Amino acid sequence: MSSFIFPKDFLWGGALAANQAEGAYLEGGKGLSLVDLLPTGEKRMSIMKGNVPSLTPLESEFYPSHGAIDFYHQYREDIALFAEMGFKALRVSIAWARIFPTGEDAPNEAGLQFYDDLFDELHKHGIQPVVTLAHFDVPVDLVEKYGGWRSRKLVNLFETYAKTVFARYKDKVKYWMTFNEINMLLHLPFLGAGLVFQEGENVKQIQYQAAHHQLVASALAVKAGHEIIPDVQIGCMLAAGSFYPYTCNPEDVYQGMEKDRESYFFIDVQSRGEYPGYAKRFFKDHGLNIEMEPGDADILKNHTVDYIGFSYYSSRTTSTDPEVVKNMTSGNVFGSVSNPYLDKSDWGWTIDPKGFRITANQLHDRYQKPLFVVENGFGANDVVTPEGEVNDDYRIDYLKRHIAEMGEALQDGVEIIGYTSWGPIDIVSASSGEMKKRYGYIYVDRDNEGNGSLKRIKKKSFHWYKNVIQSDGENLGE
Ligand code: BGP
Repeated sequence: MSSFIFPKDFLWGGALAANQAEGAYLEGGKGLSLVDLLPTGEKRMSIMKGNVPSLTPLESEFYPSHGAIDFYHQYREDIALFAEMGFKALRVSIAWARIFPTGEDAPNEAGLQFYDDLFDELHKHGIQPVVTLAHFDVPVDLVEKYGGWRSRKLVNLFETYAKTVFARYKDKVKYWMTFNEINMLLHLPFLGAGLVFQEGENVKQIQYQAAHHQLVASALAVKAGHEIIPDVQIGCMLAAGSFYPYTCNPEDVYQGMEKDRESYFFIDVQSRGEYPGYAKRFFKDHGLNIEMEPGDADILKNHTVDYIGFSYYSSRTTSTDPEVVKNMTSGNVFGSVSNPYLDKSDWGWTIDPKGFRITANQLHDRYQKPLFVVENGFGANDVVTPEGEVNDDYRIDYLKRHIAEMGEALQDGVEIIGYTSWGPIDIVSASSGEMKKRYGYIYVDRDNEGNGSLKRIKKKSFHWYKNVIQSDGENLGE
């Protein structure tokens, strides 16, 4: 039994992304999104890093986002299952290219209607929509025409998109966030910002210019949201997970601070409203000249976020010792030195529940705003027994330990709005494109190659999470 009480209005739920769940990638007038160009395996990672061979899908390739788990057609049944678990909130993203198929021109009514129906279905079950405006899916036409977020053009196109959906759903959605894992742009620039690099280009210059465009666009979305939707809450969204220094060597400690700041930079701007001094020094030291328009500084200063959304999968570790650095692992795509005190998942992601409490405290100390845990989960290759069961005790163990540490953070005085665990139903993995990297409380019969009946099966963790929610976090199991 846990020893803490989560607030009665704590938003327990789950989180999805349009491109990893919906499928129907060209249905209902939707345009091509950049994620629709991502195959599986090694090629996927290379393209996400900006080596993009083609801006049209190749006949010979399999693209997981094209069908995903067909949430587009099956969302009513899936939401009924979420409601059975007692969800208070469901985080979803709107596919920009469903609303603006080319990224500009007139909005697509069929796309607007789809999300109207989706939000209505959620409210029918008393579930709050928590909506991400941009979850890795820039319309391909904007990549082709303007080079994605390297172009200032996208700032106003994004503002128009945000204003359109805010006006349409102002009575249905109270919680919004702008860019999913905005810091991912530095690690997977095509995925995060639709950036394609040419030979000899200054990648860092383009990345930080694109970051500036996204930061201004995010602030303009916050401005519009506050003007259009009464009592709206608009957040940023950080791929979080504190960096630990491998030793007490000040060089390691300093590098740990630097690596944290690489990510905090985005949230410093979105939450404090200005570029921090260390970023200005970084730009100077690296010869980066970020073009800003008159008025940008005021926009950033006057339209900061209401809460800090973040994903937590694991902490990371860093070292300045070349010998130590040879032993690397991962944590939500970010490289990390292997931490000898911690176990890892089958995909090499470090498992660090205490790191969740550490990260939450550090974010709350830094920003003094409410936090919203909008991703946390355990990817595993679940197996269905001959009796049709999925005994995912390993997932229950991971989630139980992380929720317990989140409860400790609450008792540390950290204000947390809610917890929407990642992938409450099996969906396509962002980093690998696999279906076998499963996060769900609900199993989906579909394999990495798109074969399967799409049948949904409640896992052991379905019943466990239902008890967690019903007991307001008290009953985490033995
Ligand atoms: C984050 C993304 C999510 C989700 C999650 C799990 O980076 O915001 O879209 O995919 O990671 O990662 P993966 O799916 O690669 O296991």
